[in-house]
Amino acid sequence: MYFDRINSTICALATAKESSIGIIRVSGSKAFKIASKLTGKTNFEHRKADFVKIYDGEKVVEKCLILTFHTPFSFTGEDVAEFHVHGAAENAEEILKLIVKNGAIPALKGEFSFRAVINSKMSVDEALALNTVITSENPYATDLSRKAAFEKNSVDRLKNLIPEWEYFHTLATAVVDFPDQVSTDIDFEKLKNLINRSNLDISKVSANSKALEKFLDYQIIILGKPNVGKSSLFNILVGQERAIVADIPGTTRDYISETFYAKGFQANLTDSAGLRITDSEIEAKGIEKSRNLLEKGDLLILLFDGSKPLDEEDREILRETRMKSRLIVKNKCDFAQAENTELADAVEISCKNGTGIDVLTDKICENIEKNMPDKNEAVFFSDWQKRKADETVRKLEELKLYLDSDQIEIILFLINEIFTDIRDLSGNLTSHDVYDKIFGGFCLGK
Ligand SMILES: Nc1nc2c(ncn2[C@@H]2O[C@H](COP(=O)(O)OP(=O)(O)O)[C@@H](O)[C@H]2O)c(=O)[nH]1
Ligand SMILES: [Mg+2]
Repeated sequence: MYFDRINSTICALATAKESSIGIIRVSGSKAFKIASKLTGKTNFEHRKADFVKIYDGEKVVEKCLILTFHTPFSFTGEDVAEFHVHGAAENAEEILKLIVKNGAIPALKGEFSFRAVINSKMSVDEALALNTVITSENPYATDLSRKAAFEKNSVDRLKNLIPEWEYFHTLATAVVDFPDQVSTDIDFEKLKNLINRSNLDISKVSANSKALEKFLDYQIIILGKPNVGKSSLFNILVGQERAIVADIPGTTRDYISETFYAKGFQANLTDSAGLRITDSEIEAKGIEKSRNLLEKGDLLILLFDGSKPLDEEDREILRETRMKSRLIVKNKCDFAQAENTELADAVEISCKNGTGIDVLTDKICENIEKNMPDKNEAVFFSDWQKRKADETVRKLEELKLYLDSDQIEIILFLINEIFTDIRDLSGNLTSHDVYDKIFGGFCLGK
């Protein structure tokens, strides 16, 4: 869809509705002509701002700044006019409509970035990283995407594979086109080696992308029997009174989540209903949810009342979470402690007087840190690439299996597919369809 519109002049509001200044971007061959029609001004200098009036017929509808960039020295590589108008609400919307009335079309998501790529102003991976710079709400992810957008770009690891796959692709095409003339003697050892390296490289980028995703959506769940102090701990860790703390066991019947921040790390912290066998139907529902939560938790904080000996329910919690990443914590250390050999290595805390909370916080951060993506490794910033990467790894495995067969047609087919995939993954997009998929996930006005 982006390609069909490449000769049109596009426009969009690039700032959010609440902003006090609205920036309207217009890009394309008619940008200055439209700006002239609106303002009466005829000469727009490169990279120069002007103070102008915008007219709707005879009526002045805005007094604003216009900033112009001449092709190819603009973000998109086309002529660009930016109107900096009052606010991004109705006023800006109406000016946008005027621009459309005078010959532009409303831009699609990511269409400015798409044009920047088509006009060789940036690579696809730079555009993707830049989109993450714009949308990221996490300092570490912002830093990581900045690096990919402004410094060394990331998927060189995959780009380096392209010539080798191209060699096999050319060979495969020749075999298909001239079966009699070209020998089918493909160097299978060399191909096997390339498959292994490709698999490793794609998997590395995929793993780092997944680490980033996980890092941005790290789930910590506080689990334990009713009344051990889960809600008290939750409140301390999120730094506000959110969960109800009560003496009556079973008060937290559902679960609530808040963001936990410490030492530059963040996670989604959930206070759950206790894992308890119960008669109450409502509480039972809460407990059911706790079990589901247990599954999605990246880190479980198992909380016990250190003043009491462990009972069967406590042991059940320990057993059920054996395979999960977990921190075992003994609360109420302000009371005399019961003998609990199973909890010998537990972190000791008191939600009442704050003992041990700093130690626990450090341990939580250490666990989040284990999942941090590597800033020096590439990541796939778009979902489409992530899915494609998994698909490509599957095809590589399949090809490896077929190498030992005499099914040359399938081998050639897979070589062609993988060659295309690796080009797409490294940002050398091979079809219009792929452009649509990648840029469709961008912000409007970018
Ligand atoms: N002495 C003492 N009491 C605590 C401590 N932590 C929580 N409590 C009390 O234990 C009771 C249950 O706490 P709550 O956080 O609601 O437990 P939950 O059912 O696991 O969410 C409340 O009366 C709390 O005030 C602690 O470290 N020491
Ligand atoms: Mg509670």
